Amino acid sequence: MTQQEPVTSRVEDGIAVIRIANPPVNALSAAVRGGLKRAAEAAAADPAVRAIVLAAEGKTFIAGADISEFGKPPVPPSLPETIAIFESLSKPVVAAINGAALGGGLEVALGCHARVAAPSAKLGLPEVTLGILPGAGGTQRLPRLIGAAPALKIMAEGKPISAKEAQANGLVDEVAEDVVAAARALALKLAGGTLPAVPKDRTNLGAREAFEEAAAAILKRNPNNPSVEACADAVRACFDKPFEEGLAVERAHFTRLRDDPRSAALRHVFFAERAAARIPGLPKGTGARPVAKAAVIGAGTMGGGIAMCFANAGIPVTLIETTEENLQRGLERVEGNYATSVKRGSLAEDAKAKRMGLIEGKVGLEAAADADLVVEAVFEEMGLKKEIFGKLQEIAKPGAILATNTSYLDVDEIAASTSRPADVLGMHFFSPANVMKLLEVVRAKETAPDALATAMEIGRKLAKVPVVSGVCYGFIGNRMLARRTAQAERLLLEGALPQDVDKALTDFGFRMGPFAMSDLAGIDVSWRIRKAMNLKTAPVADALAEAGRFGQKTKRGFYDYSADGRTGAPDPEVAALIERISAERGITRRPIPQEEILQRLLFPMINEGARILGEGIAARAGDIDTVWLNGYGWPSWTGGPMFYADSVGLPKIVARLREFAAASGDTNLEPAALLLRLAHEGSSFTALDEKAAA
Ligand code: T1G
Repeated sequence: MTQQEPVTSRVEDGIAVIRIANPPVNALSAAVRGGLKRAAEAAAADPAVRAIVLAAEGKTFIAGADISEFGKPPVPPSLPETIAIFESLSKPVVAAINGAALGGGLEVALGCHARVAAPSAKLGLPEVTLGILPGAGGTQRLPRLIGAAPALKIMAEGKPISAKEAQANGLVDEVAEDVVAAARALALKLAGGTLPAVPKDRTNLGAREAFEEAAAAILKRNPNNPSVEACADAVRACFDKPFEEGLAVERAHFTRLRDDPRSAALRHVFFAERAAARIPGLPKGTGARPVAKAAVIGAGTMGGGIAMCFANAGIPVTLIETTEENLQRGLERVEGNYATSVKRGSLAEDAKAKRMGLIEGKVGLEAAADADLVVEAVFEEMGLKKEIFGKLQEIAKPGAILATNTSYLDVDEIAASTSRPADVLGMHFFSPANVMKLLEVVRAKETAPDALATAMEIGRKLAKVPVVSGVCYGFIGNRMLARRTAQAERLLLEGALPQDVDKALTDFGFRMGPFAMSDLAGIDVSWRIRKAMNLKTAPVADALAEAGRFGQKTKRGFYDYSADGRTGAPDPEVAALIERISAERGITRRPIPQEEILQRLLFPMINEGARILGEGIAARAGDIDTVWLNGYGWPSWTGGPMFYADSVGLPKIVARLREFAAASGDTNLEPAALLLRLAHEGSSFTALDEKAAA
């Protein structure tokens, strides 16, 4: 069987309809570019062709350059060359944008004389999210078509706009349900008159001052973002240079950014997130169970946030509590969260009413009877959870998925408390649940494949990034976090202060360090847990909590918040307290260089990640990266902990871990077996994932 041509052309009534069919998203692979070039040249040479329509099969128009070709030797024709061929045709070319036109896909459409878009189409230049800038003329053509300021906004934000917005700003000429029919009609009309100017020959840049003002605001919002800076510089060239020279400015930025390790990391992030959606070992054809209605047990902060996720996705949800009083408090909190969004302008009043309308509060577990998916979000107490799951086996309808939102507890043990363990799994949301994108889906021993597939699918419907984890204490994310937390405390005892530890992480790219984070979350929360478990692992945090320093809420914690309640200042009292504890333990404090602090925080996490991978708790190193990128604020341009480990070099990490283990006597810091093996073989986590995928 011969493979279907990715680009075909058919002439009918004087119009050549050139169609791209390169599933799943019509990316502009070498074969597509070659096909487009040939089709354009054939249409140009065919006297029967009066006009051309450029269309695509499937749900998307063109999702852009083929990201998997980056970093490989270029195959001609290049995308800029392909676009230039269409642009120079003396017959009108109309793009029929049936779905997403992103990156190079939009740039192709910008090389046409006119654009028609379907109402559901999305148009955008998301290159900044990949650490680059539009590289096929987008920075020069879009500003000339819709104005420099609005064009820069689209590039810098990387978020696509709707067809309606695109029509309003002049990016598309028409919005129509049947894009090909509309594009044909427009093409015929254009063929009968004078050819409209292509975007490169337009002059609609707008006022320079307006652009400079917009650029200054955008650069301020995106500090130290080389992609955004490059976008601004390239768009500025539209004012200062002729089109061809502007293209050269764009190209220079593009090649520099594309070859920067940060862009390689961001490409890894893109593919890792998508790979995480694939569950290894699932029988072929495993479908998801239908979920028309959900129930959430427990209307605390977490339960309320989870209920909001369902309502936001348009899924009716019952929020269940044990008493009317708790229920009312929970519902009020949800209402308050929505009200804040309305006040901020991110949610319309009627949308709020609609979402609140999807959340029904009820007292008593019996209210879970009509739910297809039940999420338990009560206290982290095994006894309580078992009791609830025991009751649910009677109450929940047959086939309903029974999920626990536990952060640490053994999901197998919870599953064993019901007669239907195949329906049980973990759905671990991250706080605030309605905001954080990560969802750890915990696969227990007995979890049915279709139950797992359902949780993953629902996760995506809730706009989360779902990642499968096996059962272990803390699952993927918190198990690794515990290693970092332990080291952060150790560093304080050995000579660092909270601000030194936090700075190492914020300089690395985290928005917050662990101590600022503790102050925000409340030091008392983990203190109470440690007390209950009789743990003495965090002497500094314990001493602060015992002194009533709970963090921001008491204006004092690791930092002093007396200035405005939010900005933490280093506190000499805290330094004195830490020095006292060091002395009590006979530890001679020493200055610890920032690089060592960073390694002490990150390498043990990577080591734990290697254990998690070695034990099969995570299926891929990329899954671990996805967890940390979406749940813990790991800086995306370093690719996540495991990708970062590869970039540091595994032998170096092994050597440092051995030194840390020897110095502290902590056997947890001994390099994990998998890490040792990969380092020894000269391999990497990336190579391991590639091998598993092949
Ligand atoms: N290249 C290669 N593969 C891609 C791809 C792309 N551009 N886009 C998607 N895929 C794969 C993806 O890995 C997945 O594969 C499958 O398609 C379905 O994707 C010169 C330099 C279009 C909105 O950044 O935003 O143009 O996992 O799960 O939810 O200036 O894909 O199934 O094997 O995301 O329906 C700029 C990226 C490129 C757009 C569809 N373009 N794509 O979402 O499906 S740079 C982008 C998306 C560029 C020029 C430059 C989304 C989508 P697999 P999916 P979806």
